[in-house]
Amino acid sequence: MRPRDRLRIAMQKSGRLTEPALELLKRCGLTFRQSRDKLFCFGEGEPVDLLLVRDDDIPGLIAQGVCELGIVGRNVLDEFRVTTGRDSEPLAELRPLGFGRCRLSIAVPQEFDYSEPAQLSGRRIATSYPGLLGAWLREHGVEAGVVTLAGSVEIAPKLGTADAICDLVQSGGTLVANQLREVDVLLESEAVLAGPQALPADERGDLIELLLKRLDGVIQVRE
Ligand code: PRT
Ligand code: ZN
Repeated sequence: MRPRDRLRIAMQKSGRLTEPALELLKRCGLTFRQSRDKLFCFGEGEPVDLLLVRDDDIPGLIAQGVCELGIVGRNVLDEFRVTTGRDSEPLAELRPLGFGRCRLSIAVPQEFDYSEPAQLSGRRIATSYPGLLGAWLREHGVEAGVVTLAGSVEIAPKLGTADAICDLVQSGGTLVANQLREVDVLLESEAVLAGPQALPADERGDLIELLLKRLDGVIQVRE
């Protein structure tokens, strides 16, 4: 197959990262013609197109070579790398982007007198991040049950399906509303530019280099 001569960037179709990601790309000088189905946006100036997808699909699309770059939460990127064992493969965090900040944390019911990870031994922890949680538990030598849920993780302790949770926290409001308390942080997250560790040896590599340069300029101005 002939290598594509246009670059593809995957980003979230609709969610917390959508607006800031589009804004950032605009400030990097990229403009797009919105296609009708809004899954694929054709780049008007530079030969750079957009793929609008669920954030969870972004690391896989890069790993499969469907697109070269992606804007995604570090939490999603690292979960993919841990669960697929792709740590050593060419899917890297190229730049932190400074928005979508949150943390992946352990939270327990208010009445749980938590002081260290060992207290989670033999307990059930609900999460949407079984890979990152599993790695953290192993690192601390804790054997706990991991209950994987796609969403509404914070309700699990109240329902009696888990003793603790491991979920994203930003303001902490969701935890308070569910009588939970943040006790340990596994990962500090923000949106990142994900892509290949080694640039493709064709026009796309030159384009990525150009984009990174512009991105660094934009980020520097913002800081
Ligand atoms: O449809 P798609 O799968 O693309 O979207 P999504 O629903 O999976 O993702 P979305 O839009 O909710 O979040 C996208 C990314 O934003 C996440 O992967 C994080 O990197 C980042 N981010 C930043 C957050 C939050 N802040 C956040 N607060 N993602 C989720 N939350 C949720 C959290 O799960 C919890 O339910 O908000 C609640 C906690 O917020 P506080 O402020 O009450 O603490
Ligand atoms: Zn998602």
